Amino acid sequence: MTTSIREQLHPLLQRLAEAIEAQWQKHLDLEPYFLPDDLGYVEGRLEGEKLIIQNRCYQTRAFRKLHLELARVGNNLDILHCVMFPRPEYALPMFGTDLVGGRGQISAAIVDLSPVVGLPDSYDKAMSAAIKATHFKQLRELPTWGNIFSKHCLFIRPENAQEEDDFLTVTTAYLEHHCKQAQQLQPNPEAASEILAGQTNYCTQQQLNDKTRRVLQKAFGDAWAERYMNTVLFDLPAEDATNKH
Ligand code: BLA
Repeated sequence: MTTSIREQLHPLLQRLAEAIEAQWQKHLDLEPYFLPDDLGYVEGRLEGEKLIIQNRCYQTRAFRKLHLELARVGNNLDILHCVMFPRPEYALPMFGTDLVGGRGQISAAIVDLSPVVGLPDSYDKAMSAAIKATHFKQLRELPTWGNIFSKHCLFIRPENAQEEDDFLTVTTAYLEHHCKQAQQLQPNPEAASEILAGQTNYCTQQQLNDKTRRVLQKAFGDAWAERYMNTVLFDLPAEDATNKH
């Protein structure tokens, strides 16, 4: 039996999940996207604690996969993960966000629109504007694999309710700009191989995140973690060509 974990998660994760889905519903024409049967809802055990993962996926004209994941380990680790994968004919950055926390405190809040073939001007402007009025006390340092992120990447440990609100505001602004751009953009098949190479680099780097890998390995074992990281979290477009709806 599956249980919804959403209501049990840290309130900021619930609010961000709602904001993401609201932006998607408002600006995009969502169609279903099917994950492998056994990977939509998953339960495992991490050092005796239950790990539950709930995935929600869509596709649209410009995006081959929109992925929103909520996960909970026992009562003390809550995770929200979201990545929007553009189709290779669309020269769009990668939207990604990760919120990790528990026991009332968020330890990592990160959001970015990461360039795959350069960041268009409108993104520079919109992201600078969104982040301008904010001030976060604890900026966190990116790991070395994080060289994929743009200069507007926001990576913080929010200190209080105001900073949590500000993170949500910035994330929503990044996402809204991205959805609007995506709706207007025409495909460019000639650029597809270059875009694909950029997306492949993004996914390859994200797969180097040992913190994510370790959580999955402890609960499900090495092979499962590997499969999950490269078929669900950061799959490469070519492997996905058979997704039908
Ligand atoms: C960090 N990610 C983390 C951490 C954990 C996870 C436990 C450490 C928290 C901390 O340092 O405070 C775990 N994240 C997960 C798990 C999943 C997940 C298990 O998404 C999914 C099942 N990660 C992303 C995306 C980005 C990202 C899309 O999935 C960015 C757009 C970034 N997560 C990210 C970064 C760190 C992190 C940069 C810090 C890594 C470090 O400090 O080494």
